[in-house]
Amino acid sequence: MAEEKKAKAVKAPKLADPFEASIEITTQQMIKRAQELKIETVFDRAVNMKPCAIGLQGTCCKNCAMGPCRLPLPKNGIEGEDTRMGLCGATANTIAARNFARMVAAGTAAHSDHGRAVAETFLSVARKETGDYKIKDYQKLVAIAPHFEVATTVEVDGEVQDRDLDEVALEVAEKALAEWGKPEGELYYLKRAPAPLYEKWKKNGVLPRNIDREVVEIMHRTHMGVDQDYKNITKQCTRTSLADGWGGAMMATDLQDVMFGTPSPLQSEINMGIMKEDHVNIILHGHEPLLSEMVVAAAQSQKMLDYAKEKGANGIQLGGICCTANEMLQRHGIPPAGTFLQQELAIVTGACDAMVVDVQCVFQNLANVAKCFHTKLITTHPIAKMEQDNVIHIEFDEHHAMDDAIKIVTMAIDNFNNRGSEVMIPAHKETQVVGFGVESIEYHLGGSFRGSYYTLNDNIINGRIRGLAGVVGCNNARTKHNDEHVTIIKELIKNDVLVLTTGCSALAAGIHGLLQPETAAVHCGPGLAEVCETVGIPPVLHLGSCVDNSRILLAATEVIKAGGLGKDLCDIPAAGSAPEWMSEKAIAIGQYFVSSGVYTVFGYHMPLEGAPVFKDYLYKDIENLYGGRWDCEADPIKHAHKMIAHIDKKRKELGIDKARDRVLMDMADRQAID
Ligand code: XCC
Ligand code: SF4
Repeated sequence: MAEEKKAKAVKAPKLADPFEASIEITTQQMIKRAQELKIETVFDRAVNMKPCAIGLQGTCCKNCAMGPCRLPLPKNGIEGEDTRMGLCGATANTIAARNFARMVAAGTAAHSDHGRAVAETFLSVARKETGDYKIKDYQKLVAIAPHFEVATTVEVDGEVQDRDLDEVALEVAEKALAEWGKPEGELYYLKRAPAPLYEKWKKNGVLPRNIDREVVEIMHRTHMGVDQDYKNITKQCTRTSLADGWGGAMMATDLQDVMFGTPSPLQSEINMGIMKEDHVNIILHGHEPLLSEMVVAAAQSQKMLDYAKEKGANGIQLGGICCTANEMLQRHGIPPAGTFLQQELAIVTGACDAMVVDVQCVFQNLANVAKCFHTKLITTHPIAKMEQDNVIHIEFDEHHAMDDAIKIVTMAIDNFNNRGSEVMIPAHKETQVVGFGVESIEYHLGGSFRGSYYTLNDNIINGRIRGLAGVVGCNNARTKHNDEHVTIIKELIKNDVLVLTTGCSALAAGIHGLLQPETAAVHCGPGLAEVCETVGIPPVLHLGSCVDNSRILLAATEVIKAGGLGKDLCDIPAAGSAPEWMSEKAIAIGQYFVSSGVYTVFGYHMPLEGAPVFKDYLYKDIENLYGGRWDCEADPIKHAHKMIAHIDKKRKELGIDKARDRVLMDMADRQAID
């Protein structure tokens, strides 16, 4: 027996089947390549390590040292009273709700801390303490100032004049930064929501006071022996998530637009094939564009280009992973090298001279992979270091940002000649049109002449566009890479649903050719295809990174303002989706979507199965409060059709279902009527 056990222990770990792991060709190639080189990646680990079955159900509590208390659901479900409880008596509902709440808190903290860093940098710009960052988009500054109750005009001798923009910037910066910790009141941006939604929040007592406080309160309420009513815990989930979506994340987007420019549609490329063998390849990975903006500027400087040439390279190729990819893409057209699950594989090419990371979604295993190549792995953020000794830390500071960026780029260039012979860059890449936003949807679908959401609404009302879907979020090594994203998006556009996408979902859409205007003719239903062809947009609109989900909320708000589709966000024929979610941020986003009235379907699974009552509360009852609710569906086709069914239900409630029936008629139908 002991011998048998020993034999088992030394058994070689299983390897992932590249074709089971991903539908994406460069990913398949590089998984294989990694396996040939005996380099383990997340894909291999996913086949060797099963997720914990009780954690998966959401019912493991380790909030005190009397635990961990584990409350799995009995195989045959529960008959009669549910008597499961932890040592302290916490029920499965309490435990699952507390775990869920802590994910909301962590997700909100991540987005909002990112937002805080942007706000702090913006304040030092407004105070003229840094010369490296500037205000690029004064128009956006003037547009957001009123939301902070900052005046943009002054009266001088009875005459109204534009206010000095430096003054406006300073006041916006101070008020924005105060949103994280102001002692009283509520967040300014909440009033940007449609009035009926704001009133619902107010009535339910969930208007966030300040961002930090709501996160702290979750940590307090979920401490051992505090809030033990899943409904009351969910209430704080809502309040905290609103502090994310209508607070920290929305301010991150706005202030980034002010400092770095509001994106407008541009053409670029995507996938690992963007890396170049004869160039210095620098891959930026993480989330805060404070870093990547400077690295982009440094890498494009003549000085650095000359230095690269001096070292024998033909240039510097930047590429992004995760949301940093989306940030550099939407503002500068820098092509992403891949999604979350491709991060290790970018190094496996052997051509990554430096991978520069800041915060969030960064695998610690990057260090182990980098060790097998010449790649310099550079951490840059004081709150995000790695223990491995091959990791270099160059701390990035807004006060000497350009110097830091030059240091990083120089290090990458110096590393160019250290490459081994094992370079193998997959050839595949795709073209894409990206960088849409609230402003450009207005322009493209309204025209410069009309400049409103009127045309979009009109096409929803007449049924050419059946509805809107926000498809967002991560990859997850427990699901087939990109498969769910692509299948769901294709099914939606086939059924005339216009898709707005962000984060790794947007990258997946780009990689699989869905962000091209030509996509419309191939994959769309006739109504959506007609609209897209008329205005020249792809049926899947790239709206940026995950903090830019705020753009989806604001675009939906514009739809309400334009009229004809109800009075509240929950009236719109729209639904949300995170097909391959993995991050706590995704849970925070889901909760603020739901609390803003959006029916939101997650793929893979939700850690709620062990607490059916709490699950029902999120999947059903919560709709009575805010008009949105959670759902989960792993099968991508069913997933898409749940969204479509919801969209149709909303069309019916608005009385516009008949219009759509007409649009769907083909020639044969028409002739039959004649
Ligand atoms: Fe991370 Fe934002 Fe998820 Fe991608 S989508 S894996 S959170 S990078 Ni946001
Ligand atoms: Fe167990 Fe209660 Fe402690 Fe959680 S808080 S670990 S359920 S005793």
